[in-house]
Amino acid sequence: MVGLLDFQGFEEINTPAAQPSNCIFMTIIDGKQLSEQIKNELAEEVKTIVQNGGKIPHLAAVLVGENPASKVYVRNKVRSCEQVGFKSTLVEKSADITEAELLQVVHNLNNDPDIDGFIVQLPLPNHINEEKVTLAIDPKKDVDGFHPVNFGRMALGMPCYLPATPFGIVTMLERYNIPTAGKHAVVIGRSNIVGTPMAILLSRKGKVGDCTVTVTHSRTHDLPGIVRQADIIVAAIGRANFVTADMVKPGAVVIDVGINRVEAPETKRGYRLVGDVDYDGVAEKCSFITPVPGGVGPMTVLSLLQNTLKASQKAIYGD
Ligand code: BQF
Repeated sequence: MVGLLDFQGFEEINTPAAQPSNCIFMTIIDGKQLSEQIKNELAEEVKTIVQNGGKIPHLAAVLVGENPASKVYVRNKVRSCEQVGFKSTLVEKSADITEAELLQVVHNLNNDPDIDGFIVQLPLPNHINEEKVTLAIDPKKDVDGFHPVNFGRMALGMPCYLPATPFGIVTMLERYNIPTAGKHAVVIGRSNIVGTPMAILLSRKGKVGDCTVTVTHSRTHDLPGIVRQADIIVAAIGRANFVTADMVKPGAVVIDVGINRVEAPETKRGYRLVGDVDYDGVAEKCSFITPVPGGVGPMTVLSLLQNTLKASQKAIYGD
């Protein structure tokens, strides 16, 4: 005889998760708005610190050369510091700085007691070894979370500075109450700063975690077939409109990390920004989607501020 409990167990195992075939409740994850909201929370924390006579968090950014995108990104970071009441210092160096000179700049920031954390904006000119520069940053001040010590601590689930983009994505999933446990997440792209850490974080135990993760990349066979199996898609390949509607399972959560410039002669700048996802085609098929611009990008900058606050509070490494 089959008991009621047995039957319920059977049902639970064999019934697929509710998944409407054409999802009409699509939510745009508004990274711009969410980042502003959390920045207001940060500004309140800074006020309290100031009232209590504490040290104002201080971020430094090193910008080498004239890469136009890098200039925009660094400007965003400095402006965001001002918004929340942090101090910021911009260290600008010409593209012909030697590697030794740049290592000296890093050394000085490591030893400057007023600087809580700093970043060296990537990419660097070809004659400078990015790995060498990253290794020279004191892990205690590595608010980008790129140093192997922070990467290792992240992978082990220890306190660390999370890399800014994965941190921002985790915050989005958390604040929008998007369930991740048991879901199949497919990460497209395996970079050290986005794809690889994102895959690790999603697979780990925890609130935003407990996913089954597949990492796909340029050498993956039948990538569309794998992406079609995803409950959560993280697109971080750097190719405009790469993820098309035919690769998306109805009801999937779509996180678009791409920031690609495509020519648009009708605009003032002559280009517009598009993600790695064909937004117009995909949006009507999924349950959640991040736009570009105004999705993951602003959350990345916010995460850097959150790491800088942790640095000033000695929250990760103590005194
Ligand atoms: C938006 C970055 C690739 C390589 C190095 C807001 C940013 C971008 C977009 C921003 C990024 C991307 C940054 C938007 C910082 C994110 O409204 O959509 C903010 O400033 N970012 C970076 O510092 O280095 C990168 C992407």
